[in-house]
Amino acid sequence: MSAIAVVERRNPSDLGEVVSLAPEGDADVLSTALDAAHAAQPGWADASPELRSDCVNRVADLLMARTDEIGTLLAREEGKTLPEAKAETMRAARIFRYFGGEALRLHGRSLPSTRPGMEVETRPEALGVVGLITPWNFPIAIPAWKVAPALAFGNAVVLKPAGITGAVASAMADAIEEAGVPAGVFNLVFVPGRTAGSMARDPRVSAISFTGSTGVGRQLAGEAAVSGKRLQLEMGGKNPLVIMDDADLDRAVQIALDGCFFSTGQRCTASSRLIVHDGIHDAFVAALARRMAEVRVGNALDPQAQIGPVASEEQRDGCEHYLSVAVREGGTLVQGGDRLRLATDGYFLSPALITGTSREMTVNQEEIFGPVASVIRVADLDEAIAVANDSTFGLSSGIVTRSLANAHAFRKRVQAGMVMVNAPTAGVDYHVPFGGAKGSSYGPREQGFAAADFYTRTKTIYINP
Ligand code: UN1
Repeated sequence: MSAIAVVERRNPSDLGEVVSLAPEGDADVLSTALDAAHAAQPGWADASPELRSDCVNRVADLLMARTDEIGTLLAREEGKTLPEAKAETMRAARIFRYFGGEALRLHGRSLPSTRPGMEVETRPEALGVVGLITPWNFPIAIPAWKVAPALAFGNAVVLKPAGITGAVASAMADAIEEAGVPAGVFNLVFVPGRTAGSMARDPRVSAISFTGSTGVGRQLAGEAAVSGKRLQLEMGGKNPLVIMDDADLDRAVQIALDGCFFSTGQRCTASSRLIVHDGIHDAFVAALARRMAEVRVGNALDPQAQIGPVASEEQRDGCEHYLSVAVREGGTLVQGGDRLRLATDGYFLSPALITGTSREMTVNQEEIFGPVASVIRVADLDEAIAVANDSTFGLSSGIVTRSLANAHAFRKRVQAGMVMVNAPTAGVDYHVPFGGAKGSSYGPREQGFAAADFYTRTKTIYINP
């Protein structure tokens, strides 16, 4: 047996506390999981949809009953505030519940053939073994929205979660096991990213779904294409929020505050480019900076905290790097960006706002993934949309306006997979498709009724009675 390394995870709100020790396995560990999945999958696909539905629903019930416990673990391990962490756990439970229903609703079509007397039908079938690779920022919701449809539709799963949020992934795996999902159908593996990446060329795997960085996504894409696997990638965002001069100021500020900084800005859907009409620019910046200064950054378990720490030293260093680059390129840091010394030692950063930026600046082109937002001043809606579209990303987008005409024009012309009108760019429903345009996504949409497009394959059957 090969030696297993261990990844130690410290609480990002309190570095003195070790939250979890995740094992780090090797290629043998992954291979054992793939064998188990491969062996168990046909039986799972042949089981009745009701049996799969019951199992997936039981996962939902168990997660719902454990919202406090898992939410607290999530807050300690990832660093989002306790209410955010509990809400994420609840969201994961509801996702399982939704797909418990979807297991029963999967259906094909029956059509007359173009040839007289013949009939044609289509049937969705399970793919086989799916390899899932998930990030740390939503350590239970993202695994849930990949695992739940995969299981509901008869696939077996090998899930490789982010190592730094391994305890939360294990809590979800416990619920899946306790729910009665047969051995081998769901497998949780702790292996390095490059080892997990080998699933993209492994003949036992039919499909890969990945959420994470653009660089890793591109690498997986190359390998999966060569080996002919179905692929779904959710990568970065550089999401624009347009504030028009007709917007209600308080509402615009609240939407920006939420979209840019809640969950510490560590959401691929976070607003990071505030594109502000000249007519409201100065009032908006002043009001937002004032609200940001009042926001309470704190220990994720502190009931007073509105924003937790960033997740790691690497994230903090990344934010600070982008702040200095922004200033070097001509931006002005008008609020935040400071390391905060609190009662516990953690990666606390005050939310940062940079003004006077232009669309081509690094801070407006690269994903930062932290509590940092920049402001670009524009003269009108046409310029706002042109700036919004000046990005290699296209995940989410938003506009704050009281004009239906502005909202319609933006909805039509913005290059993004998701458009929010008078709502934060982040924070999505689980029963509708999720995904982006351009470099943000690749492959079929995730979540809701779209999930079946990825997790099933259509068979067309011709019948000559
Ligand atoms: C949300 O905005 O509710 O990694 C979810 C992310 C996204 C999920 C965002 N895949 O941030």
